[in-house]
Amino acid sequence: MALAPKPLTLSPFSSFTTTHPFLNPNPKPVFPISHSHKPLTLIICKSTQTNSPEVSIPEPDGPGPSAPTRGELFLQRHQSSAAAATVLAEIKKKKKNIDNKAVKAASALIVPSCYGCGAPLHTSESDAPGYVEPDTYSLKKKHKQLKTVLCGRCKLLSHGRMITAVGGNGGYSGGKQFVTAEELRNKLSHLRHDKALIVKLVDIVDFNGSFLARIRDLAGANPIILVITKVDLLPKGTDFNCVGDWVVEATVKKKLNVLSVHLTSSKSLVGIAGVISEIQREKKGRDVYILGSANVGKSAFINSLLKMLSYKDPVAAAARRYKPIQSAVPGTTLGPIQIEAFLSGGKLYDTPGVHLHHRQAAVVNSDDLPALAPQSRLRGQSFPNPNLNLDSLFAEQIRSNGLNGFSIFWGGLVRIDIIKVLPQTCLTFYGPKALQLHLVPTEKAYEFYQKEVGILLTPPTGKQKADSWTGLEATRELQLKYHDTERPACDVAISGLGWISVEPFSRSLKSSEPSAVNDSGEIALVIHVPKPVEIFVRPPLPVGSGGAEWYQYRDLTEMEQEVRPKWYF
Ligand SMILES: Nc1nc2c(ncn2[C@@H]2O[C@H](COP(=O)(O)OP(=O)(O)OP(=O)(O)O)[C@@H](O)[C@H]2O)c(=O)[nH]1
Ligand SMILES: [Mg+2]
Repeated sequence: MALAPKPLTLSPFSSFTTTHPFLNPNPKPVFPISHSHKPLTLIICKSTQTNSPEVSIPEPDGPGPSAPTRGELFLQRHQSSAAAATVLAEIKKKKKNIDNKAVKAASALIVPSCYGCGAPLHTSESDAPGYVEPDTYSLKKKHKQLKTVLCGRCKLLSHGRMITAVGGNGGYSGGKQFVTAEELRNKLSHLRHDKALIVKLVDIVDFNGSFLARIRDLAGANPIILVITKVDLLPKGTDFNCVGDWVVEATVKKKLNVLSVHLTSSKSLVGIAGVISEIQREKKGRDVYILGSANVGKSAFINSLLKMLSYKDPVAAAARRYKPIQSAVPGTTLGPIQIEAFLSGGKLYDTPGVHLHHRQAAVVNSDDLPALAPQSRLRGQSFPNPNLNLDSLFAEQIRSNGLNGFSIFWGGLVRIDIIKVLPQTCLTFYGPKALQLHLVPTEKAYEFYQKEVGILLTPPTGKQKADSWTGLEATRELQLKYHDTERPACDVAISGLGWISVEPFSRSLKSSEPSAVNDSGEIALVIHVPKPVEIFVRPPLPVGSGGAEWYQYRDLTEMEQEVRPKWYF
């Protein structure tokens, strides 16, 4: 059946009022809310810098004494459009012939693009994106079938090869540089002047790093639907209601005005039907643009959208023959790809990802990019951990004094020095499994890194890449205040990688130390990362089965309830 709304994975306590077969708006949490009056955790981040400049939204004309009234404005507009209509009618006849010629000339100038990645087709440089064998090109051109051509790079990508084509600022090191991140951004610059419906995608594993804070610069005044991707990767037992509320809170805090929030997975198709029905409701004849930073899953989302749509819509079914290529390397889509997806009219556009200089992907060699992408459901790795194979001296030290005085390496990309924690403080790492975690005493950490980077601590992988690696040059000191030992104090998110949940007093470690603990205190950490990589301290993302137990819904005023976007999955 078309767009069959699978029963959504709601809590058994669910009491939603469903306004649409695909949508389950949840203005209120579905289980009793604990309105704890404990003060919120205050987080002080001493030296984290925010690189994202403020979004500049043009101010409306002020209502000063000389400002025209609404009625005057309407009259002016009306009079000018009437005058314009008269003039236009006169020149229309003359212009018609000229216009036809211009359209023909313009379409001759439009370079056909690869349907997989949007790169302009050419026959000159065989390892550049968009390359097609000259014979194939001539044949397809002769038969007017250039729209059905897949370039050489896309063919390799679709067979699992990992080739990125983006270099420079925000792009990647070590790859052949064909396109710059700036060029890709420019390809989207016309959007703010068009009438469009924007679907903005954010990767849940890298929520802060992939959020694309300057989306208003690209979207202009166009309405935005926020789609959170890859929720299938969240740890087992995660309550999507808590995650939905957390995402809405974060979005409101970022002052981004969106129509609604959808938690989705292009893999399991969770939430896709809900986005389709919202797009169809809000489209109103406009084109639909899928925007987001590189590798958040835009092309995969379009493929799943077409799949769901195709049950009912023959136009979408036909579009599935020539769908955009998706791949694990950021920099797959290189130009806007127009797709006829709706029987009701309006086009769907896949767009090149925006490459952000502050994500880990921007500093690693292009060969190491796949290591940054989680392949399966995340499973937090906690420290301290009784299963760790530790030197007995270290094990004893941790038993009595916790992680104080130790450093943890996350692959070769992050080092965390633990300066001050409780004996029961627990750090849980969520990120790609390809990056191994190593615990060493802080006094030996520098030496250990110098010796093992590229070998035990990867990426960077291999001696050669390690030699040209600039290292963990940026250091951030974090002082994290907590006022409640019943829940994590915060997450420390590493842009483009994952996050570390900081639990001041771990339940699993409680029994080892029965001594009384103050409800409030401070945790001190020092984080080392490559220079441009951003660190975000944020409220803890409620994941796993424990998330629903400690997550607190905020008390909302009636006004807030009304204007706050709803979440769906
Ligand atoms: N587990 C999981 N993986 C996903 C999901 N969506 C996308 N991916 C994976 O994420 C990677 C990137 O997907 P793409 O669709 O190519 O991402 P994109 O945003 O189009 O990337 P660019 O074109 O480079 O900007 C691929 O390996 C996808 O298989 C999802 O919902 N779940
Ligand atoms: Mg893409």
